[in-house]
Formats: sequence, structure tokens, C-alpha cells
Amino acid sequence: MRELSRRHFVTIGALATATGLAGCTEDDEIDDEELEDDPENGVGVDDEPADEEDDVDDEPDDEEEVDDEPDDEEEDDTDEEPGDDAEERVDSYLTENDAQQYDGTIEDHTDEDEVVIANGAGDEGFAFDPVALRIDTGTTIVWEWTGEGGSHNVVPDGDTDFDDFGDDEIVDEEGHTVEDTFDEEGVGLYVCEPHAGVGMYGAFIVE
Ligand SMILES: [Cu+2]
Repeated sequence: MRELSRRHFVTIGALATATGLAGCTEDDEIDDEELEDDPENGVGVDDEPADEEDDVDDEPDDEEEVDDEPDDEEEDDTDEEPGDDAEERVDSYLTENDAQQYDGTIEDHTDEDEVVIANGAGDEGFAFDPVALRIDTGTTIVWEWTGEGGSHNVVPDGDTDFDDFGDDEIVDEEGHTVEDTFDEEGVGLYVCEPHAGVGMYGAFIVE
């Protein structure tokens, strides 16, 4: 008990002394200024928050840059979203329109300079084949008339990303072709207008 009491008094005495010095002497004011102006303390404290802010600012920027780079699409999970979205758009378009020949498969025709889509395929000639496919940018799609199913055309439709391909001229001649080269990524959706009622739709992804 005695020791505790002594410590108690000592502490109070020290506080009282310190308070008195701080409030009444120039020496303590100088000490405070020195602490504030101390290069190590002052600069260090100021720099750390600044660095943290920079880091926080940089990270979102880096992520955005990664998202914008097509090259990283295969590696970055966040970049798979556009591809998934494209597949969903193709799938929903062909499913909602009951597209003939479509079984959920999007044929992979990447790494091909030219792809031929039969116009007038299927048992009755009311289908495109392949009905859904993916190609690379720079690939040429050739729609080739089979001569089956009567007269057809190829017309951009729905929320297609490309609206300037195909030909709305209605033709029944076997061997007739219409071709377009796609240099930008996106989703192409199209219909044969005379046979829209029987599900003559097609779609492709340019990636
Ligand atoms: Cu047709």
C-alpha cells in the first residue's frame, strides 16, 4: 500500500510539474515547435497518407486498363464478361426466335480467314449452317445459297452490333454468294426475312 501511495503521489507530482512547465515556459513552446518541424516526423507523417491515396487511385486505374486490353481477356476473369455476354446475346436471340438448326452450340471458326455459311440448309432449306459461330476479327463470312428452300436473304436484325452486312435482296439462285469481312469485335444477328416465320435466323460472334 505504501509503495502504491508513493507512486500515486509521484505521478501526480510529475503531471503537475509538466503542466506547469508547458503552460508557463518558453522552453516547452520551443520544444513543441521543434517536434512539429522535425523533418523526419513531419515529412514522414505527411508522406504516408499521400502514398496511400496514390495507391488507392492507381489500383482502379490499373484494373480499368486491364479491362480495356483485349489481349488480357483470356486471362482476366473480369474480362470474360464481354465474351459471356456475347454468347448470351447469341443464345437468347436464336432461342427466342426458335432458330432452325440451333441446339445451343456456337461453332468455333476462329483462326480461319474465311467461313462459308450455307443459306438454305436443313431438311427444308430454311436454315443457316452453321447457325451460330464465332470468328476472329478480320475473318470473311460468305453466305452461299444452296438453292433449297426457295428465296432467301441475309438482313441484320435485333440488337446486332453490326448493321451493315448481308443483302436484303431476295434470291433463290443456287451458288449465289454474299460476303462480308468483320474487322471489329461484336455480335452479329440476322434473319432471312421471307422465312422469319419458320425460324430462319443466324448469329455470329467476332472476337
Ligand atoms: Cu430463307
